[in-house]
Amino acid sequence: MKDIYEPGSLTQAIDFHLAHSVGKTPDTASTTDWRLALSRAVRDKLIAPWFEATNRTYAKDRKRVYYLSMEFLLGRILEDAVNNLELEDDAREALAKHGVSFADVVNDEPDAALGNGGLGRLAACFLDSMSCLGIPAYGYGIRYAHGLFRQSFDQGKQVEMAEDWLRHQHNWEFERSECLYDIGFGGEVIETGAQAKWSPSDIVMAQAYDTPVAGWQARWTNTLRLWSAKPKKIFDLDPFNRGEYMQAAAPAVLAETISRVLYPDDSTETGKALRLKQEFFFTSASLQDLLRRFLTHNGDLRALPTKVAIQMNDTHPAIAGPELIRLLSDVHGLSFDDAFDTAQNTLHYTNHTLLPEALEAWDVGLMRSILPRHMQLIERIDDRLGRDVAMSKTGVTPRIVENNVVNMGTLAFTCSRRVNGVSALHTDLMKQTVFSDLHKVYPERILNQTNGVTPRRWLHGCNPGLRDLLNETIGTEWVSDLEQLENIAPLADDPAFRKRFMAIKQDNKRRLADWVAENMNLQISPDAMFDIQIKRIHEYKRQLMNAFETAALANAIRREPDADWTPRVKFFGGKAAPAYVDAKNIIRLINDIAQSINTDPVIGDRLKVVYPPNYNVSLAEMLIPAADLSEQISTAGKEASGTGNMKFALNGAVTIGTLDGANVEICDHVGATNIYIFGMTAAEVQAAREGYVTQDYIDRSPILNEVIEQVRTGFYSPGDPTRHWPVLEKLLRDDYFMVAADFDAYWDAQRRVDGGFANKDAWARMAVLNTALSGWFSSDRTIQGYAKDIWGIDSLAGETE
Ligand code: 9GP
Repeated sequence: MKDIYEPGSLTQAIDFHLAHSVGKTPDTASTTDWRLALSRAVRDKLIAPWFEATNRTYAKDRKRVYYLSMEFLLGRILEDAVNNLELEDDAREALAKHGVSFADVVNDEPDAALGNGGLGRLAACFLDSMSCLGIPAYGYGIRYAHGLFRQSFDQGKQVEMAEDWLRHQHNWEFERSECLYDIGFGGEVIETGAQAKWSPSDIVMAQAYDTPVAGWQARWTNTLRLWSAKPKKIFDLDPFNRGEYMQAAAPAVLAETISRVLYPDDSTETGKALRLKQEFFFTSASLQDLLRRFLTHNGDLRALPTKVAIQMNDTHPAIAGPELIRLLSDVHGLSFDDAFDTAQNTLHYTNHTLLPEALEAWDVGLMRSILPRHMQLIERIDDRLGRDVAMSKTGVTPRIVENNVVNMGTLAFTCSRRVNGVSALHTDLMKQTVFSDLHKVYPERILNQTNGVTPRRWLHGCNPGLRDLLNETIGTEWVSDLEQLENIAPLADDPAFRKRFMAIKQDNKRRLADWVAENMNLQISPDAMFDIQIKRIHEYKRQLMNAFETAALANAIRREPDADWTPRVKFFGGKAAPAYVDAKNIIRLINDIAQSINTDPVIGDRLKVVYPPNYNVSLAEMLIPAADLSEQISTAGKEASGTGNMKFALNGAVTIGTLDGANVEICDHVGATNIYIFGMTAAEVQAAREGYVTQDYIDRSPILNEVIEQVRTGFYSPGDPTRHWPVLEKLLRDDYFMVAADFDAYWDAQRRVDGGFANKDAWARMAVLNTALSGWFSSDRTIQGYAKDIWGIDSLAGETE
């Protein structure tokens, strides 16, 4: 299919869509109108490659990947698409003809925040890489009407507001009103002989919305298919006619609740049933959809694994095991054993956390009431597991159903052909801890695929200055072959190159400083070190340790203001799950510390603290290229991988971090002399648990002790001296993440960083080497690993007809 516009005719396309899709003239068009027109024009360019990719996959009946994820944290789509199609200059020029700024137009787009953090953003990077590499794939998820909440601060306290990304037209998707599946809940199982049939009491419909996802230079384009819940029965006319209007609308409202909001991660007991329904809703719709597609070309469902690889992104879609078995056996007539084997050879599971509270476990009663047939099947799967366990003679006793709960990690593991962790350390710990029993029974099943990030968004898109320098120096191939960045490594010793590299960093810092001045009414100097910690607020990520170190540094400056300080601006960014009280308390403390430091004339420009509200993908795109120092300071053994750490290193920030998650591999790649590692290792953390007393560590650290005393006596909350007691109370009672134990090592490492930053040449060299040696952390490399080791799928891009 031919592109509908001549090359270079973006102007014509934008003007056409402004009139015909948006219904405006250039004189009356708002920024949003221009954005909608540009989005339409750009989307048009995706159609030909999209159809071509789909047709080629069908024609060749090729194996496809189905990536099932509760979260796709896409961020803005327009700028990314413009970048992937290399249309930036054309778009800028076309808009400029109307006196419209390209930057204003792309910044007008709300983030598609259909995710909480790393897991959802990883899914988005994977979509990009699968398209870049020409791997036929569908992303399957939920089209939440409201993504992750918007965060603001009220006197330092986090306030949550509903997010509204679909308020304007969402021009990237195609509504598929014909693509509908029934999703059942509740009811009973009717058994006739060996046959079982589930008769649900409630049914909602899942309707598809498709978004084309173009890879680099649109070499290949895949589909993100998101499901929206619709009522089976639009409207109840009887109650309406009786004047009972609320009751008449109730069924529709209830059905639509399923795709209304993204649940915050790490959250609470509340809404458990709804969460389980959401999980089943999108998993079942996706499986029905992919089976329908498979059956258009194939008759024997036992051949499913030859054409289909399903990846379960964490346990959220783990109900895929029993649901696929149900569809294959109850609906399509396979025996249980055939259905189990087929499902197991098709399914794969990625584990993203070892934190016990994030490993899903559903109450058996809840599971039985919402999914009665699945509960039966889970028990049969558990029997299969029991048989394998007995045969293995390992002496271990892993079970899926234990103490009246269904352990979804064990279920996902049992139903999968391959199970992977997301960094080398995390995968080792999976084998040693949560999955140690299962690993003994199935020693071949666990493997590692260290995470990665897409260089298109996280360097080419967000750091145009560095992009241009790289293009000029090593050509453009690095965009789709990131390890070519190594070619700039020798230039780390070239003063002229270093100067240009750091001038770009300085521009990025200036841009951020301007933004802070304009949006937060705070002046910061781009000459100071920009030290950034951005991620979800969680105790294990230890923003509290960073806050304490910030306060301690302020104390030291106050004592000796005339000493030779390395000026710093500390940035914090991130949201706490609304029900996570301890994390919200930490946010308030950080904001209070910031207030105290930023208004202290003695400290002045030596230290400033910035906590922009509503951290999201778009903010990350501005912060990361401006960072000198990347804070990756989780308790060793707790951060499965991290991906922010990779984005920072790629953009020439130096890491201060623990030997946790992918930091270990970053250290291996960039070299131990180009990273500041401190603190206990995972093994040392384990050893220190025995007899751990927080107060002992505080007593041994005068620097920490002083800060703790300040917090206790209300130094940061004058007028409300007890405000931060809950933070201290928790720390003293249960410093599970060992803030106190690692504090001094962190303080010392920060002082080494001060010295390092003061030596401009040496720092610039480290910064260049971080970029040069981070190419391995491309999500293209990760996806190639999945394709080869897990999915058994080849690239179709570039393959001749
Ligand atoms: O916490 C992990 C993070 O370390 C990892 O980088 C990311 C992607 O693999 O997943 C996060 N896990 C979750 O968000 C929930 O399990």
